[in-house]
Amino acid sequence: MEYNFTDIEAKWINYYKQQKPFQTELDSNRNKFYCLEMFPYPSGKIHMGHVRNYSIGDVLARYKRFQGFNVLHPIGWDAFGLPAENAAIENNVDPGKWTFSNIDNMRSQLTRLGFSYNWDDEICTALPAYYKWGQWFFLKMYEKGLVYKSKATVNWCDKCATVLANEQVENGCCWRHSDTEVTQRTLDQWYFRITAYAEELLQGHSRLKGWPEKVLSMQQNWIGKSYGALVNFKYKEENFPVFTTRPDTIYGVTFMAIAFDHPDIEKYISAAADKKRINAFIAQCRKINQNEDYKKEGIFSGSYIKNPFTDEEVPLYIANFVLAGYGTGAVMAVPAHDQRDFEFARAYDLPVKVVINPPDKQLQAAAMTEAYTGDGYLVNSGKFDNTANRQAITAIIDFARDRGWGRKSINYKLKDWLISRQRYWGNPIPVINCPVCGAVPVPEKDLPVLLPTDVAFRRGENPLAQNENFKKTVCPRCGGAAERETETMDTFVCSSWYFLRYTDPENEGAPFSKERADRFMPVDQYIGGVEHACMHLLYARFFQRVVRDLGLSKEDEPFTNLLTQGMVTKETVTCPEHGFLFPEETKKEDDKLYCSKCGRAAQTGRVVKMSKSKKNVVDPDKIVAAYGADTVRLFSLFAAPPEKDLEWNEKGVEGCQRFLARFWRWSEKIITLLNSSYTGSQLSPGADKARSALHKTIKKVTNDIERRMQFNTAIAAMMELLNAVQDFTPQTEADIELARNLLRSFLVMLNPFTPFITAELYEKAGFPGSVLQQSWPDYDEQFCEDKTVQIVFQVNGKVRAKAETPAGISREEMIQKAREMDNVKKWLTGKTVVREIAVPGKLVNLVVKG
Ligand code: ANZ
Ligand code: ZN
Ligand code: ZN
Repeated sequence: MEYNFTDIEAKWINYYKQQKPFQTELDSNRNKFYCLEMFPYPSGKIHMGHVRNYSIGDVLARYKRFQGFNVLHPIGWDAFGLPAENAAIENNVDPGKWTFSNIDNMRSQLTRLGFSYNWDDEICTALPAYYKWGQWFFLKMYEKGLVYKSKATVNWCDKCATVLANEQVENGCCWRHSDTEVTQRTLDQWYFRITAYAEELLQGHSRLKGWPEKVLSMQQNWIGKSYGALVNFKYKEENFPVFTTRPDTIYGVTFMAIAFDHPDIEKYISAAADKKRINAFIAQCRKINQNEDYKKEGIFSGSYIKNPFTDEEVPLYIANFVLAGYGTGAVMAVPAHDQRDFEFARAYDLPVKVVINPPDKQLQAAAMTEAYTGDGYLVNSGKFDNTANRQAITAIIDFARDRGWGRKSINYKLKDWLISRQRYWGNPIPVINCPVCGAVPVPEKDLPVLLPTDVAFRRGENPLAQNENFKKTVCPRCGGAAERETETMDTFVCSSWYFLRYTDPENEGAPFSKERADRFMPVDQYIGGVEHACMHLLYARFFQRVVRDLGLSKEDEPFTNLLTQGMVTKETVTCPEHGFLFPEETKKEDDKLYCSKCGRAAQTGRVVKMSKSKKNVVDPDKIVAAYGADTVRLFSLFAAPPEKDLEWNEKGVEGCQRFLARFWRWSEKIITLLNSSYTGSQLSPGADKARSALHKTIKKVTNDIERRMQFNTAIAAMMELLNAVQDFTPQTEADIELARNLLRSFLVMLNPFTPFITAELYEKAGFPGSVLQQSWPDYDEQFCEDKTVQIVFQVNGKVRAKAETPAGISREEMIQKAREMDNVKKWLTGKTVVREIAVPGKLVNLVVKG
């Protein structure tokens, strides 16, 4: 029978539906393994990135099941978010309907691929059963002072018509709209106090041995811990505090700088001669975004600030490079030793004063073309002259402390997490605004605050704010008329604790029980894209700690091991006139590609991430229909190690399909033989070789999966195994026993990669139970050792012969063997051997002369 993947796969998908073989036993005594892939946003269709991500996770989950673990391998939907609402505005469809129908479609796509999820425990963040608990967390965090409301200058995207978190601003533009500049607005917003955990989040890194170094360093930079000092300069009689990492440069301050949106800015500009110009400058600052590369500009405020160390008065500038939210929102500027200050000083003709000289020379301020930021010895610094600058840091801090001018201080770049979004399709913030009592949290018994369904969508408006039915309510505290908060939470809140909900997805009385969370947390292996390094992964680590402090879990860290998979890429095809081309827009002649619109030669060769705009996407549905899910899974695991980019190419896919067809034919052959009868209790020599190939492969596949999830090399080993046993013909009773073991082990080993074909062949072979109930095959070390090794014989470094020799052969024996080889002898005649080089188990090189 031919390998008919369409029928086979349909049959086993149905089997999964009926038998539900991937249920997790919740109270098992076996060791647990929590395997988690980042849950998808239900955009409508899965893409190849999903296929890859979920195939990687599925191999591990199935492998761990075979290893006897009690595996939790859940799936769900990160279902709130803007695209649904934009669809509502553009196509007049209800965001809920849009989302849930997308989910239905994507669920059937994932089912078609045979992933070993327990679909009964699927979760969806847009359902009240889930988002109720997100509101509950908001209330608990509010009680603990981890939620607060504050007026602040925030990032605003016009296209999204909402506020963005700092993490959502990329190069000054919206992370969703790379063509839309983010502007600044001052709004009253809700925040999560993630900064309360800044130090703990940073310290936690030392325990995350199973995370990529790159992700940890991105988080470290994001948290941005700096050691320094807080020094009080003076504005008239008042303190004017600044944070500096370089107190050793304090005698070199020649001006001060303050953020345009500093809360006290009015005070400092009160003495200015030309307020109009200053206000114009401030207005201009509001437009730019500090994440971007912009020109450093400023304006004199009209005020002077006194340096307590020198009693000198220096001008205070309003400068666009000073961030209101960092340190104290003001800076002591030292142009001689800070590049930014240097450029500013040159641009505004401000003095440059050298206070640190490098060990080998004396700097002249006038001759400097850039700041000197290295180490050295202090000059022009009063009693600190000649001190090494590193020592001066501590000495100057102590000096300031003793005089009450300042103290040691630590600063973090991490800011509190702004969670308010002026959008409909999200989790409503459970707060009621009462004209008498102010912001009052919704009582727990009234949760969830349901999203209304009678809403109108218009571009640039918050639908909840327009909905009187939703807004109008009574104050839980005084009973008077009040209004609901009309903002919803950032969807990253929903994805910050979903992995905990998975441990107890049906709980109606709590977000999850502590017993269940403690049973399954932490996630043993988390798999997803590196783009989540700073947002999702940091937020989730924060939430896990909040959950711990609420007494709901004993774990500090949510994810023990993290794998960030590479991108799926594909070659692009471009026409000089028509740009990127779909395959359908090309024609092939004599193996060359042409644009079918204009007939010009098309260019290929550039391999980039699959994207609609580059017209190089492959539709999983089509590819699965053409080749079968097993082949698609196999290719996406075989073509590259998981953390590297995967280049999609049809030839490789065809190769994987040929392997499976060959595997099918071979298995059928073995299955037929299993039913014939033989005699003899000894293995025949051919069987001996097959046994050794099997054991070596089991060992390699096991190690490749265990150590670094090197699925590509594991698959390559199984392909070699098929070659090695291709011609194995059992001849004795013992051979047949081996053949049975070989086939069964092969099927189990291959099942995590290609679940359908292996299930079918297992059943055809008449083995007991189902393949899913088997254990991972063992290997016996004694069969893994090579009995023979191949030796290469060289004369003057050129390979002249090869031979199989016993594995333990000595140097002397190797050399003797070399001299006996006909083709070696030929090159030795008439020459003298001047040196004999032998590498045991590998090669002999005879160096000759004459
Ligand atoms: C004087 C100085 C001299 C500084 C020098 C640096 C070099 P990190 O390391 O990133 O924490 N700074 C302080 N608050 C700021 C704000 N709100 N906006 C912009 N810059 C600010 O940076 C700390 C340094 O950044 C501080 O040390 C301060 O400049 C500046 F040779 O003080 B420094
Ligand atoms: Zn946007
Ligand atoms: Zn009230």
